[in-house]
Amino acid sequence: RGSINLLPFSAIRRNMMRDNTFSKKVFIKTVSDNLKNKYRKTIDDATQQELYQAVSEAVKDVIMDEWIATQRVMDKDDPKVVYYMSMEFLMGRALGNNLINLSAYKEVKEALNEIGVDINAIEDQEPDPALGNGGLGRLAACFMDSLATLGYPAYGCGIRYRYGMFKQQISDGFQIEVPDNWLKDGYPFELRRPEYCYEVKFGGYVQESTDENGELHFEQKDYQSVLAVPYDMPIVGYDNNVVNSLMIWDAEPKNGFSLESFDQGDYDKAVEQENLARNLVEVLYPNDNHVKGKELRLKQQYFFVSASIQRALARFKKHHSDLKDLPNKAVFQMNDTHPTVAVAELMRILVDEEHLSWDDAWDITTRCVAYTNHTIMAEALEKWPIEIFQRLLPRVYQIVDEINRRFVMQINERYPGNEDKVRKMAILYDGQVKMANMAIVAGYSVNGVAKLHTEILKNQELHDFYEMFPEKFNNKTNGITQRRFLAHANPLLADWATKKVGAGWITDLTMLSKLKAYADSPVAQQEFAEIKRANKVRLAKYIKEHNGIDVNPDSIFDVQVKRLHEYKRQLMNILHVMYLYNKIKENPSMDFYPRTFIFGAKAAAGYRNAKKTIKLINSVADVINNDASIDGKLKVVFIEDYKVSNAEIIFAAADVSEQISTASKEASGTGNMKFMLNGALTIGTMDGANVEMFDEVGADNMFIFGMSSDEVISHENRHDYNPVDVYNNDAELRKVVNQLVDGTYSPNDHELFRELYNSLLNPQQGQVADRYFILADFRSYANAQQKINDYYKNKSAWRKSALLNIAHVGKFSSDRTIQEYVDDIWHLDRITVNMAGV
Ligand code: GPV
Repeated sequence: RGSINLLPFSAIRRNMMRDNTFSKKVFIKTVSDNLKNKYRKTIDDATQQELYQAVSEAVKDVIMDEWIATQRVMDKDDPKVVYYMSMEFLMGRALGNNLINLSAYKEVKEALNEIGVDINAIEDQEPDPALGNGGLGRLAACFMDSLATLGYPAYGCGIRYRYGMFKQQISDGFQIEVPDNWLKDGYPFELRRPEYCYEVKFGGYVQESTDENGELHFEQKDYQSVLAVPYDMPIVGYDNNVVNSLMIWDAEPKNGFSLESFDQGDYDKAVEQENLARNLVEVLYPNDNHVKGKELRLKQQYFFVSASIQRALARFKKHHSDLKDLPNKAVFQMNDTHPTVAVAELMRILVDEEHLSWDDAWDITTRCVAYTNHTIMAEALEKWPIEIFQRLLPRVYQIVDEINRRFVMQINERYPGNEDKVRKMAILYDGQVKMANMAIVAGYSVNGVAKLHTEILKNQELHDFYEMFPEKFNNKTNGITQRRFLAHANPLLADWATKKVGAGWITDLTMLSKLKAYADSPVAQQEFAEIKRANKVRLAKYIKEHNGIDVNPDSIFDVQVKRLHEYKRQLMNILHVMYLYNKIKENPSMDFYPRTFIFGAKAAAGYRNAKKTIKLINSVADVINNDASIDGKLKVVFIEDYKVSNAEIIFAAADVSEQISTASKEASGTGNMKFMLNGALTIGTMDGANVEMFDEVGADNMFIFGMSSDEVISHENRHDYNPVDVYNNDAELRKVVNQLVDGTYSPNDHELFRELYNSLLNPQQGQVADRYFILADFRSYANAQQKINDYYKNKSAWRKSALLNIAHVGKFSSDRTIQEYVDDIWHLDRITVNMAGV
């Protein structure tokens, strides 16, 4: 069984489980066999990359056994499965996480140590599979981890982009996007599954015909097609032998490209098909909370959705002949509107290929699909021009048209003569296909991602739908996996927590509430402080190596890491830094605890204000970090290429977590939870999940400021906010805003930051001045920051608050979130996988 070089590690694993001893010798032998067979090398002459590959192969072998066993159970028991459909899976590195979840990390680390190999250096060889933009993609990855850990049968369905999120370089303070060829050395944790490939068709026209029984048939003709080929990645559950699959689809040309076999017309078509396949999965669109209606993007969506549904139905049919049973065996969770063409594709297959009646197909579909909304930002709502949609997906469009026709009848029945309702709720309107509307009409569940967000959906953005279908709406507050963001990211704190309260927190984060008992203990506070300091030293080293900047680990590490977006208000943060700098310059002896402001953020490639904000942060950093007169009290660092792997280092080292979005705009946020888990104190608005963090941890342990979502929304509705008034009435703030255009931070080009200045005070055509209420919230933000300054000096109080943050983080595990999805939406049963006798 298995190839010879890979066999021993399975033996180690089984051995380890039997008598808890881990044979380092056998492990090293496995790695060196892998090096020999893969590269003709020995441990001594292998490169770090080769070592990474050899170690990963050894780990994969253990995973394979469990993966096979899990799939066997799924085949035998035929449980209901969730298909989590998402354009993005921001997985982060797999090796370390897999070792954590196999509960083999420490043993492997020690074994490698004995041959002089540093496991961190090996882990650093792995590219971050960055098949996602930010929160939405990372949430999908956390969900996969929790599903496997809780033992729920699940497939992630997505796209195997050749190029995921770009690598960010900073040159002269500006962001440069560099393609990230993450597959160039081969990715050890993926498995090509050509036996599960499917055809996906685009374009052409629909031919109608009537058969001998008088039944209408619809056939897509003269189309182009590609072959969707899945790659499966193992998703290892924590210490439970469960390994689920992430299936990400690659596109290949359908016919091998061959010159002879085509006449002229076919030749062109063959070239087109070849190009289609090549372009389709080439790159992830690097936009977060913003869509641009590009045709290729719709192609990507239909491509992976169609392939995933085909594979799901093929799995179903292995056990069942009656499609009416589908809702008992499969649920498709649509991660935002991106995969919502699934509604029409499932209908198409049921009606055209399975020959069900419309009503039966609709009944099945509407019991199989559910929709999660992740934003209220209008620019993130997907609306496809009918022209594009119809040309690309002619048959699917007909189906959308019919869904719409029937739904509009329903609206008219309920609200006779109310054209306004039709205008707002119809799926097809104004020449557009409104994907969210289709998802809500077809989905049996519509959920928001934090309490506040769901309330805003119900009462504002989706109010009309809520009125019509109140039973569909529900909330699922986001969560994060503690396996990656504590066990792996912060081993010192993880071990300490385990010593204090046991290891139960790894699969039940609420166990950390037992830490409350230690919050007042001087010893525990001191231990925590030492761990935090060690993590700050680790981050300082990273910053020195990657940015060349020296930071002081005894300063307050104040961190804002997340995508760069105006609503997230990195601009407010840096304006406040400029404000502090002014104050320190004016009064060098003022009471000020040394602070390091750390930023990390990628801006969408075409997002001008976001990119200028990055330049501003770097320009401010240049001035402040090089001003000897302030005695190193203030430092600003922009960490290049923020991504999951360095995020783990950053969260562990943070003292202050910046969660400062304009209230109502951040649907949930998940970074906020990762900071809390690692004992940072939050400065934040009452937005997204901050609200629930506040409920858990209390006013004494969090710094809340700014307008409420109700205030923001009412200003938006009344159009009565004027930032110029704020500017006129606050001299210190006025000075800071003026510094955007007086050359303080851009001596060679005073106009460099004019756009940012204008975004606050001089709206250009079609814009709203200070759309995100930065000036409105500035003073209360500065006051909250002042409180942080004062509070930090009280070491014991600060540490107590940090410990209480950790102790109250339990709710924010994605294990809790997933259990709620299972209970309220998916209704899955757990599987158990027994490895005894394998
Ligand atoms: I829509 N989100 C994202 O990362 N990208 C998107 O395109 C959209 C939403 C985020 C929200 O902004 C966060 O508030 C939220 O925590 C996250 O999705 C996960 O729900």
